[in-house]
Amino acid sequence: MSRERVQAVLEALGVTGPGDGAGEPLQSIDPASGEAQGSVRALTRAQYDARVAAALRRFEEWRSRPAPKRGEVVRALGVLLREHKYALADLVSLESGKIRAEGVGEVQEMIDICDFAVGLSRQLHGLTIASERPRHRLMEQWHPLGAVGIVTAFNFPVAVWSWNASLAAVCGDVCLWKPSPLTPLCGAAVQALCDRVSEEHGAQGVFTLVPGGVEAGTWLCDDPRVPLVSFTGSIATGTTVAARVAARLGRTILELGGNNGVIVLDDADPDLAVRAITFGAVGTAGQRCTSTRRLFVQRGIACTLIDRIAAAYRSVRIGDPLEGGVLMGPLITRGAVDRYRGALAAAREQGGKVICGGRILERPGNFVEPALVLAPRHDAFPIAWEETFAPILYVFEVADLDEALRAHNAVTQGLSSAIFTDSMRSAEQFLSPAGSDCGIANVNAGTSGAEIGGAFGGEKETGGGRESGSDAWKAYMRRQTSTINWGRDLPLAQGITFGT
Ligand code: UN1
Repeated sequence: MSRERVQAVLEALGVTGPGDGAGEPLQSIDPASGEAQGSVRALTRAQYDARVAAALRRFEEWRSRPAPKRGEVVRALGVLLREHKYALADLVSLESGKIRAEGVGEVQEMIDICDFAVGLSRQLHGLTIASERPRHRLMEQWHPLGAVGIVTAFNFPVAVWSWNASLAAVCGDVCLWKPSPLTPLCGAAVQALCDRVSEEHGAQGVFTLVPGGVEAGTWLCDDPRVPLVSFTGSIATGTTVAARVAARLGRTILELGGNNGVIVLDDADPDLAVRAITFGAVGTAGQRCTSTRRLFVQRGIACTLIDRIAAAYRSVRIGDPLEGGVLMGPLITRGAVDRYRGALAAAREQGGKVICGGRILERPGNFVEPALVLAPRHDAFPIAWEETFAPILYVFEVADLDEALRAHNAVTQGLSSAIFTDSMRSAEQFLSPAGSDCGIANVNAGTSGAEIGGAFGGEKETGGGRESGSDAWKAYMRRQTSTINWGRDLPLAQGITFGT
């Protein structure tokens, strides 16, 4: 069943067969049934080398193609994504297990970032700076870097690639993409669309797929031909990536784990808070890096809010991600189910009380219930300091905003955060330098579901990288500072006189 559904979608997307890799097959397993639904062959080292060489040959030309012309290629990709939006979204659901609305949202995110990158292709700009010397111009310009390695995770199997690749492409770079081995078909499908666009625009080699497992990731990390590696995934793997790339003084963009908290104060609008928290904690079955994992609720509103969240949790339909009305699909693997079970066991042992959900469903596939856990004091509850990629929400009662902020900022991760309050003072305190320490801080909006227009990323062990909007494009370029002397003298900076 899984195989037929996937085949039909792959055909619509123009993917024929498992690709021309000569390495091990990367199996795609339907998380909703446990059945194999297709595969993509990994590359051998020799094939990898040949693809990097071909990409670098394209770079020789691509870096000098005017950026707005490069933007045209990304625009064409955006058009093709619009045409294939629903087929690609279905594939995302079938492979990652996220529900249809979220699969469609993910492809929409790709379309949006393509639009953004097309505009950016006419806005890559440097500064002109006042020079201290007469008849001198001091300026900076931004040049393409070269080949960018993009390593992505299963939970956003296509959008995170597009944040990186669409920007890198207009910046004049070429992209080497290693998708998660858990979602190899999504990688193949997007590559098929890229190949069509590249063919039409003489841009073959700008977008290159590197299907493979850990080994292929290591090749990218260690490859001096790849000046930048953008990695999205766990803190543990990200630490290895950072060290390997740094060992050759390469650059990284790291989007690692989050442990995102929501603070709800007594004066909050409970309707907004309940909806945002439920979407944040249950959406994508708790498998977003921005998923809400910790809730700090002020005493006066705690009972009402917790009751209402529990009621919302009970109404969540769990099932086949493509079935209408379903709000939560499966976890990605059996391993993820084991980690869910383990975290809940640890939570109980540490004094937590599971007040809603917490069961593993007895049916094929990796289905679990979203769990709501009443926790004791934050510093006495170490399980909440870890990111478990599953729909578990730990709830802490707090006396006031100061207590909430202390606990909120105590963890090692720093991606996304939110406060629900109608108090201007509390909201501003949350956004102040003494407030949330995360890369994303929202007021009366949840932790997940960021727009592409802002820079996306986080602090501390989240890795410090920024992708997507704002000026994140600068990470994909090299800055060059230039001084131009248009006079007939040679004045030295700092007023130095040298010799005669
Ligand atoms: C991720 O989970 O890796 O903000 C990315 C969000 C999405 C992206 C999440 N736009 O939730």
